[in-house]
Amino acid sequence: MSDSVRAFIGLGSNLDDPLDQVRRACHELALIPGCADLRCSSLYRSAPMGPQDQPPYINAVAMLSTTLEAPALLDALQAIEQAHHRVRDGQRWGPRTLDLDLLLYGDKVIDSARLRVPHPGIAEREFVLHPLAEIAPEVCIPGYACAREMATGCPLNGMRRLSPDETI
Ligand code: A4P
Ligand code: MG
Repeated sequence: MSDSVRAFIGLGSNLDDPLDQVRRACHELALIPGCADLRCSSLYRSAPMGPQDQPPYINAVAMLSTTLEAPALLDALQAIEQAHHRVRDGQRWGPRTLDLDLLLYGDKVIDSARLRVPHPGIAEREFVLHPLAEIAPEVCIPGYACAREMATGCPLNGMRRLSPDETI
């Protein structure tokens, strides 16, 4: 695809069959107009960051090529979240059926009212860095280092990589 940018999306779910939510979302990312070459990491089971009285999360990271500008890609991600009946009740880091975060958009740094890229927190989260390093160890996180190096320095905090046919 010409003039395309490589973008990385963080997927997370801990409500209403999280494994299915994340697996379906990976397929739906491939259908976004202007996007191609989707690749999804393994799925990972992680302890909740934030309030502890919520179920564990299923997380993954997807990589795609896109001709969409970053705000248009965020629109598409939010439309998929809505299709998964995402409810925003205002609780910070509360449970959700599906969260899609734009982690990286090429090597761009974006700091607008609606969109911050690299995603804030990318550098500390095991459920982002390890799946990211699995599919793109060489990718650079602007302002930090490459994914492999960042993941090496990030404890797993009990996170477990699931096998492809695993159910929980
Ligand atoms: N926004 C700004 N930059 C971005 C970006 N790069 N990608 C804005 C996506 N959105 C971005 O997001 C709030 C607003 O952030 C959006 O309207 C968008 O304009 P949201 O999805 O409505 O709310 P949120 O996800 O609850 O907020 P926040 O603070 O982004 O939470 P996080 O960082 O997504 O963390 N524990 C585990 N184990 N695994 C998880 O995946 N996720 C969270 C949520 C908490 N604990 C977790 C996990
Ligand atoms: Mg989010």
